[in-house]
Amino acid sequence: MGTVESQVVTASDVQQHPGMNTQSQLTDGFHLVIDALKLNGIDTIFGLPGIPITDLTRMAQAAGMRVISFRHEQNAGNAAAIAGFLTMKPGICLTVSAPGFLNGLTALANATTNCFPMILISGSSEREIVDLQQGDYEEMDQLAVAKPLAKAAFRVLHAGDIGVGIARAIRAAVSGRPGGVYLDLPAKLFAQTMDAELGTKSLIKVVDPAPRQIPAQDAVQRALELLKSARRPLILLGKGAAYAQADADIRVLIERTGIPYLPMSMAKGLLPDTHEQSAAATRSYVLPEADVVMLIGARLNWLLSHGKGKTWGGQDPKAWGGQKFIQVDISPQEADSNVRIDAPVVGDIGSCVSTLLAGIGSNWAKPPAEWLSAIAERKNKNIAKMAETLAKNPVPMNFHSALNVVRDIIKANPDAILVNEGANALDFTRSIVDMYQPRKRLDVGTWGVMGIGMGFAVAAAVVSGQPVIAIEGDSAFGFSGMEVETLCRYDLPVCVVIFNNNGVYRGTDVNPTGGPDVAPTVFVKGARYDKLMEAFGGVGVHATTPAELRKAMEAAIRSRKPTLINAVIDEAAGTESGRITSLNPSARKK
Ligand code: OXT
Ligand code: ADP
Ligand code: MG
Repeated sequence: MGTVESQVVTASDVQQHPGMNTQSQLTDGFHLVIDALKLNGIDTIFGLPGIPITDLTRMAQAAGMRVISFRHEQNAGNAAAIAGFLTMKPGICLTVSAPGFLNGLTALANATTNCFPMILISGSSEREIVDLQQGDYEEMDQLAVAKPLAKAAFRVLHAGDIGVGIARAIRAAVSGRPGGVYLDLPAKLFAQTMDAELGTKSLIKVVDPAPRQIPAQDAVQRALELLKSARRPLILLGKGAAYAQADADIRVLIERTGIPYLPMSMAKGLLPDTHEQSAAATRSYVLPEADVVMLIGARLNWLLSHGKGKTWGGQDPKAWGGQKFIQVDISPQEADSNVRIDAPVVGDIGSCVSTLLAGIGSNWAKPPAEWLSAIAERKNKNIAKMAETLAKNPVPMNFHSALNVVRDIIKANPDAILVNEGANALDFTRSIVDMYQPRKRLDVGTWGVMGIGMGFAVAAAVVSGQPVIAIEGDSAFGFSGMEVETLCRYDLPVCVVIFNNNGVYRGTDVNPTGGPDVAPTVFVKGARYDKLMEAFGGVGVHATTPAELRKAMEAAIRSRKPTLINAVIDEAAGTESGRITSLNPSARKK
């Protein structure tokens, strides 16, 4: 007795023993942070220990939280972000100061860009020394650095303010448009003590952290009138729609109106991709032809060619194609960001869709038959063409023959979560592998960022308990590859499939000078990534044919053992930048 540690009382102690005498007892910053998170139903931390948060990770684990330690903070950050997307609760990433914080910051910025709720909690150095720039250990004004990249950023200086700090961070992350929040906790805060009872009273259990936002009736009416006037309507579902977990109502909306829909990448599976109203297989036909487009949780950013230009039937790259837009989104500022939005409907997607449904009633006229049959005709042709390509069995294996296997595996295991990154490895997977359930496809998102792979895979397995299949370009995998040790350490049911084509996009580039360095896009040829997994006790498989790939994937799903399959792909099979070659200035010159 006598040490601060032995006197520390947690909030749960007080809750379990309401009559206990806490007057002479103290709590500290460490315990208050943990108690505040637990009080708000947060049970998992993704992070990487070190000064000043090592004890925080230990104490969190001792307090019954799941603490998943990574090999690099960026992967922990990506894990937190996607956990937020999957659960609608902020994912927590915990890092050390300056370099650890910066490593986590890319993931925080990516979360904000993608509207994923997460909180990056970083320890930081002595305020007095940092602010006078006197050269502290890992000195950095982290709050200032985080501010422009986060939805919100806060610092807590007093133990008594931890409850407020965590409450504000939670609300900022999940309310309105979700995003990444930074919470700065200086080293000194953790050991600060205060009376345990007062500490408990200072914590806040956030009530209704993401309040429903009901759309205005007149906005809904305006949208429905426009939709009714359409001859060639189209619904675009984005990852905001997937995030909102309004799956049943969204399906009713699509089916009751009979309107064809196009899922953005992470909205695939919101309705099964095999749904007869899906127009995904004829994207380049429906975008320019549609006359009224309803966006649900999707932005008219680069992925939708900013709502104008050739993709939309415009005469030149900046020209409007003539479509009228309805945009359902929680952010009132999103409308008109690229083209005019004729009917903005602002609110949370659950409330918006149910209000739209009430207005739609039960006898909504289906879209004109010519529109539906024109889509069906093109779609069926493209699907038949795709089936032909998929049936081929070239040697060496190419993206199509390998993905034909993945497609079957996902069909047989629709609960499995598919993580996907790369260029060709990404684009081919998106169009070939059908998804059957909501929030099962997790990928590079709005930034097209490489490096999300293993972080997403770890978090997906941890929060869902479902098998995870990560389809990775060999370059993409390299950004987070060391986390295969993490997969093995936590024995996660993750099957990583590396589409190994010896490089970025392709493995065929040569150094034009004839010098000894290989071309910048080329890797070690014939690399054996499977050995990397074996080094940590996981299952490694080298697959050169679709049959070998199928056998290995089936075994991985069955065994739930961490598995890495090095799938050898024809190094000449891909294209520069995959489907977005036109964005690559040097490729355009060729
Ligand atoms: O209608 P049309 O005829 O057009 O056909 C479309 C659909 O109708 C049809 N389709 C179907 N047909 C039949 N059946 C079915 N079921 C079906 N479904 C669809 O198929 C086509 C295509 O459909 P899609 O995809 O819907 O349409 P489209 O026109 O492509 O859509 C446009 C987009 C923009 C929405 C879409 O293309 C898209 O979402 N693209 C995302 C692209 C992206 O984000 N790419 C990643 C970034 S690339 C680059 O940046 C890379 N880097 C640089 C780097 C990055 N990113 N990050 C960091 C931190 N550092 C560096 C690097 C290093 S990629 C990369 C690594 C690459 O190498 P790897 O080894 O990893 O990968 P490999 O390339 O495999 O080697
Ligand atoms: P995609 O890349 O799939 O097109 P985006 O990330 O561009 O999707 O767009 C997602 C949109 O969804 C954002 O504009 C965001 O404000 C919105 N959004 C996110 N969550 C909700 C929600 N619960 N209700 C309404 N809109 C939401
Ligand atoms: Mg590659």
